[in-house]
Amino acid sequence: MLTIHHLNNSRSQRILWLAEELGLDYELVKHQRDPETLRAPASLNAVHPLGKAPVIEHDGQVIAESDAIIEYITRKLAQGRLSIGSDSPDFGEYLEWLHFPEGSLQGALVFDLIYQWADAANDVLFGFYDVEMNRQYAYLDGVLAERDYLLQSGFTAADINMTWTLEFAEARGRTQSHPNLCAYLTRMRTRPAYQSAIKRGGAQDLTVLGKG
Ligand SMILES: N[C@@H](CCC(=O)N[C@@H](CS)C(=O)NCC(=O)O)C(=O)O
Repeated sequence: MLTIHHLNNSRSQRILWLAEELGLDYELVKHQRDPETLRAPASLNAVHPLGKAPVIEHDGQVIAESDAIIEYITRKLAQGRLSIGSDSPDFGEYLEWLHFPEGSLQGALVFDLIYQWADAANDVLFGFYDVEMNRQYAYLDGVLAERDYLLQSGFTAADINMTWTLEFAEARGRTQSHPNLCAYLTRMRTRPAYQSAIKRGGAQDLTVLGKG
């Protein structure tokens, strides 16, 4: 049996959504962020030393990291559904999109959040990462002007990984001037499995991670 550990308002929403898209049977364990610090509770540390979400348990293994969990679930528990195999011409592009959110987008978003919490004011620092972020979202917006999903061939788990990051980016005011990112988010949120994941995991409110 697959166990998904879910922290409210967090990346583990991705894994619930993936499991719902794939129609998997899973046990859900819910953890609540501290409302003041927004940090994960000790119950997540008891599952994995990093104390982060998402984390899954399966066949006696405990696996952290969204990208790794997505690879594990699609390949081991779903016969490759919603992923792209190494024999496909789209394999490289799939890997690139799957890893782009955590590999490139998330770091800057979290940095931007902490920068705000710290009331920091450093033109060099801000100038550096703000330019990078604007370039990343403009690039994505351009790609999604041409297609409905990250891959031309259709919806994959890479879209699931990307959506949560774009929801965070939306809360940080980074998507609103990019019409194709807004349309993409609407398209993703109307998927029945996205809705089922919200129903099962609880409503998501990322405004706590927003500007203000
Ligand atoms: N790269 C990791 C990041 C995991 C991560 O930072 N998760 C956040 C939730 S979105 C978390 O658990 N935060 C609570 C804390 O740091 O106390 C992944 O994609 O799984």
